[in-house]
Amino acid sequence: MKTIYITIFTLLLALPGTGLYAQPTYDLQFRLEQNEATVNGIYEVTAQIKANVDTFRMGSSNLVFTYNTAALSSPDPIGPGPDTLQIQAIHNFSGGGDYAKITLTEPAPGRMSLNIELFEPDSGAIVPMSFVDIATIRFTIEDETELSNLAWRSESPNPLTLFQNDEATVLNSASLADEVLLADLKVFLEGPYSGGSMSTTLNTGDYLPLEQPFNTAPWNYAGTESVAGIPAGVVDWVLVQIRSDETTEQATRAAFLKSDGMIVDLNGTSPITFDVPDNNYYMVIYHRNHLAIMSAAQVGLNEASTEAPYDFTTGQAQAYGTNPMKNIGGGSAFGMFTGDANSDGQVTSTDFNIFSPDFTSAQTGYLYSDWNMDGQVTSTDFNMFSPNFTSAAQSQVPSLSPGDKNIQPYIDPSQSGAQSVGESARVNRSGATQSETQKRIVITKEKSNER
Ligand SMILES: [Ca+2]
Ligand SMILES: [Ca+2]
Repeated sequence: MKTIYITIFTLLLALPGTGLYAQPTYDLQFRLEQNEATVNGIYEVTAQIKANVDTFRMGSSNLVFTYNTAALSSPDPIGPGPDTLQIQAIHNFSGGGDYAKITLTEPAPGRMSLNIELFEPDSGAIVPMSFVDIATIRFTIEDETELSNLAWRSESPNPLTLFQNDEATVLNSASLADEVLLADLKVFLEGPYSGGSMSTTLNTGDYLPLEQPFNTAPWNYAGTESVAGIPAGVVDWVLVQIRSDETTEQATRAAFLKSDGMIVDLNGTSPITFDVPDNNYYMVIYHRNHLAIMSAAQVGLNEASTEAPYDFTTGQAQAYGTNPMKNIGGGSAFGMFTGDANSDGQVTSTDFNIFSPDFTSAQTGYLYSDWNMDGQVTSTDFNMFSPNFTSAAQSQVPSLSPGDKNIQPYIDPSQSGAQSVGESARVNRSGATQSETQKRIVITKEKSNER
């Protein structure tokens, strides 16, 4: 009994001190910028920091990290200034009125310290609550078959130390991630594709939402990706998933698709990153109204990956399954099938029935039935849908294992077949009058319902 009383007393004493738990914490990570994957080639990373409260200002700090000296070496001797060091670029908390220039020192082989120096206490810059660059560091590759093993040093001797800008409060790290890895991916969407690139009409017409649009069924993706403005050159949002095997999700995130097919981060330029173990993964790309695709095999998402993107567009065999993509460039370009207005992974009459009222009322905006993604629902959209409907196009991405978040319902290929809606669906109606067009749509629906 005595012990119990003591325990309770201790807890009560600790309660007024809950301010301890409100102490600012931060996350650090390395972002891989460049890996030439050859001896004497460039290996470049950017150290990044993010605060977990909005009141944390950076004081003088030493960010100590280690690397594998068998894999990497410094290109220049260590000297007294950033410009002659392995630092390729300095970004924040460096130079200017309040800070000295960031320096990099190597107290021991394979152990480096990024040194931030604040001149006056209580004058530090706020650390944002999203990752911000500190310094970009360029190594030379000694042996491309070795892993870089970049890691923040949290333990003695010489652990990293990060001060609040009172120059007295030592902050605790929340996470010290090793390298975050790049997924450099290229895909085309059939709808907006023409002659080697994709239209950005939804962007220039101000139709794209500022928050990721996959927070609804069937994806139910709860990510908080959002932007203040859509970067130039963006076609639409996509959802990128990496899988450790065909049916096991490792990580999922929203990103932007650019007109040249590159999938980029929210800044509109960088390849997307995943904070996951070095490994090979299947890459899955989801879109609102195009059929999802998955890489034909596991793709190296690791330190040895080169700058070349995984390019889905070069051939059918790049994606998983049978006829996973549409030939949109005379056999030299392939893209995700359009026509899936209800995002269930198949192009069927259900999709047409979503299109039909939008077409009749000439809807404009960010619409699932806008299959060519020009912001309007017109006969052009129907003409894109029609051949995919006729061929019963469907996503070849396998369903996730039971227990995993089911991003997209599974479609059993043996259960599907061409669902004909009659001759009218194959008619190119661009020359039809409005009334003729609507009449044919009604006929199509009736025939579909008879099945
Ligand atoms: Ca569908
Ligand atoms: Ca359209």
